[in-house]
Amino acid sequence: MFNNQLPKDFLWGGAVAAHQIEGAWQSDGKGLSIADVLTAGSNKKPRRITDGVLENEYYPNHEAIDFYNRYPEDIALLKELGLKAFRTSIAWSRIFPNGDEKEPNEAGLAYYDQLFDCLIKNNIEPIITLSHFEMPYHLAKEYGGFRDKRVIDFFVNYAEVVIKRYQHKVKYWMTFNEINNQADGTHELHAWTNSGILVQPDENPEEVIYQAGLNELIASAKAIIKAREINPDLKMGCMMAYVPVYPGSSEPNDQMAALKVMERRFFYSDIHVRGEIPSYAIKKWHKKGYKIDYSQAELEALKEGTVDYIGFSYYMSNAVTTVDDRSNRLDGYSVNDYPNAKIVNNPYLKSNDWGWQIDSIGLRYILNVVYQRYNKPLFIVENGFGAYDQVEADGSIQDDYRVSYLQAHIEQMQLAILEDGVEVLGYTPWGVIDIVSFGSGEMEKRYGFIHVDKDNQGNGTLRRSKKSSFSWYQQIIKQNGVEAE
Ligand code: P53
Repeated sequence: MFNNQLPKDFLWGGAVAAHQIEGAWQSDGKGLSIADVLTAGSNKKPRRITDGVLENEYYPNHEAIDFYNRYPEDIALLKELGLKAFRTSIAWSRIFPNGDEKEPNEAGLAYYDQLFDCLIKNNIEPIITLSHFEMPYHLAKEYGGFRDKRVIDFFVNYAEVVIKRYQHKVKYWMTFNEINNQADGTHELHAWTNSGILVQPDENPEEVIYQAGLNELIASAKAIIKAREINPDLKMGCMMAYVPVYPGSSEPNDQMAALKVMERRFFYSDIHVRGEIPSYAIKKWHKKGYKIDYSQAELEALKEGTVDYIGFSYYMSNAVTTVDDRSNRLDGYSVNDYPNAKIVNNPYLKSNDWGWQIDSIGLRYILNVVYQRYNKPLFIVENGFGAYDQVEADGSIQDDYRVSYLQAHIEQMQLAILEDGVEVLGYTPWGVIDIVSFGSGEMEKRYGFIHVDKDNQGNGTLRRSKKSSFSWYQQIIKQNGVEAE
């Protein structure tokens, strides 16, 4: 039977991030961001970080899809799609080009006024992330990112400026995008972490990431405290990457290993929501001899600046095992959360071309786990299927695979809401219009309902066209959900 009991004001939307769409990397006084020194990679080859912007390198974010200039046309398409909400971020380096200035760049502020006005005029609610992997490069290079406590103040100042300015245009805010995805950075050190640090060879990656992560959490709490002073009606959220990790077998050690791996990632929302450093972390730091620096005043800020809701991304699940008898093991890597535990492929799931394991039930599962853990409203602010799309001779794009992925995930979300009683504010699928991939820097890892004519080398007309999924999603929004089986 058709199930239309989702709340009437459910926020169906779409999501992107400034550095992945805007381009215009030097317009109107914008400073360099850490995304501007990332080269293009592929599903096999990681992106590289260069020391500043070099002559003979291609940087896909410099132009991206030129949303900065084309937003009126794009927002017209989003309106036609029927979006009620549009999640994007403010490029911090448009407001504070170096990050450590006292006064903001008025041209940057004026840009977002126009953008938000355009959305509101089209009845699309802006949902805004303050920092989405695009910190001013100067803060990363000269201060070492959030290693340095001074960066907390720079962020809080930036947050205060934009929250004050846009408080009557933007109600839903999130502080740091996927703040917890750096938790796994211990095995992959060639990338910027969320906190704008490159782990140095003489550093213990786990220790430095805990310190920088905690500094970010303090910055988030202080920004939330400020936001409430500015306007108590604002809804202040965090943003987490939730990748459920299942036990690879029923061997009890696997259950324990899964719990411990999840705990490393929950660390961030545990603090965002509960306002205190969890005992498991304190024990770990003590046992490993980590010197994590925090003051009494910072602990009090954490306590006060807790979030109103939890925004999160969901794409896939993983599995972990301690049992070494399976032939389906692919590139299992060790995790140091539990003795002999390795992340392995789940034989029950299929993957996309980037090895992300597709698991719609995992979305219902994680919605339940998180709601039971925190009892706070949730907001699915990213979900989607990255794929190489084929443009047919007649110009059409038949992306049925994207529709099946999203359909299955929406179905599971509805079960979580309607049967399990989880409170979900909205659903904003990722890359509603094609954008530069964060992970690989490819343009051709596409998520959109709207195609953008541009390839991995940067060639193309940037022309926008609708994929077949466009009318499908339009219909979903119209009828407020998918028809249940
Ligand atoms: P791309 C890894 C796992 C889950 C989410 O990712 C992730 C990542 C990082 O690659 O990032 C989020 O573009 C992120 C977006 C990103 C999106 O997922 O690698 O918030 O900026 O584009 C999809 O396919």
